[in-house]
Amino acid sequence: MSGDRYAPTREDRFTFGLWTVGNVGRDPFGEPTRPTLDPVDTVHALSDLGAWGVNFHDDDLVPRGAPAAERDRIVRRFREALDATGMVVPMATTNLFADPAFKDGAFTSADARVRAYALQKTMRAMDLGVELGARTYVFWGGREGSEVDGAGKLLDGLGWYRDALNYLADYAEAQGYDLRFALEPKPNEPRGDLFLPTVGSLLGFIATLDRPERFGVNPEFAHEAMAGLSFPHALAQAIDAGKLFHVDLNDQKMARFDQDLRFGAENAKTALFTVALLEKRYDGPKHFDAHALRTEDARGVWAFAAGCMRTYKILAEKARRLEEDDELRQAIAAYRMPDAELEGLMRFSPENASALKDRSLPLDELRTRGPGLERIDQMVTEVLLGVR
Ligand code: DIG
Ligand code: MN
Ligand code: MN
Repeated sequence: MSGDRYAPTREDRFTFGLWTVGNVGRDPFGEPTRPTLDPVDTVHALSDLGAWGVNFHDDDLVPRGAPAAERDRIVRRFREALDATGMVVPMATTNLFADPAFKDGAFTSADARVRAYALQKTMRAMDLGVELGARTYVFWGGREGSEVDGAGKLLDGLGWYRDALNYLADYAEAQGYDLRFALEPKPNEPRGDLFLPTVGSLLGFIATLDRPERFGVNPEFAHEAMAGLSFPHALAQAIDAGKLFHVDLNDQKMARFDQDLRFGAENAKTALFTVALLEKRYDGPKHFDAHALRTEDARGVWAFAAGCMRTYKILAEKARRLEEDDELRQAIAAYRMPDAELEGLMRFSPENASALKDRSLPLDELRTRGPGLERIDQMVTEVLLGVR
């Protein structure tokens, strides 16, 4: 639609994984409902929709075990499609969750041979990602977890995880790869419990790595929601830590399996605050790690992809409205109560501490003052509903 202000452009930096629009609709209780997509067709279709880039797991592009000549042919065809469309590959990752060898973990397997296979597979996948231009490398530990905690992996698992990430950061350093690693949390599924389940867990873990500067997080909307947590709060902590290296956008109903719904499909207000934060403090790819409902045919898949991007742009406009709404800005200003003199005392010095300890404060007023949050939230809701 020409002149459609919600139409995606390359400047929006929207990306999709090959596995997202290529999701064939298989689930634990049902067979595929859609045919597999040729990665080259996916590149062209996403380009036509206005996406900026495409991501992949190694196996999404080059079938596991493909001979070198076949690998090279596939990569050449894929690169030709990228060149023909101007699409880029900002992120790559490894599938460390489908091969049955990883059934009890990849980096955290209790079998050293499996951990060695996971490192081998990941180094090869990093080579492929860098070859196609990736600057961010995601680790989602889909099998790094447990159902049987009595097997003694609770501490060893973290140690093996750390060893693997340190090894791969050293590999990137030795290869001269300009790669940043984005760790992606998820609380459970497919394992009963996944190690390092949330953004907060990963931020703490990154601090224990040898090269923490190479590591950040790739928060996913559905995964924090599955843990009953606020995605905007998780994003804010990642931004505050300077560790928002990538983001997986989608949607999710509370207390359910990982639904990877179309962005904005379920929680519009949470998605609004997500977009408001990203528009203000993030300039990386906006990756929709989501897929069309199993019910959908090819037409539904591309409607899903277009919907993710369109909803993001609508919410970006709503986020700008929040900044421009004078009544709302005044209500937020009134909500904040600065006090230069007290804030001076809250900058530590022995003198300030002594003065603050002796200072009398208007406690009765502090206990009874209404901050006006209902009014603020109503105005935000009305912007979202399109009546302000
Ligand atoms: C699932 O949310 C995970 C895998 O799809 C992939 O490893 C990662 C990359 O976005 N997200
Ligand atoms: Mn997910
Ligand atoms: Mn994801």
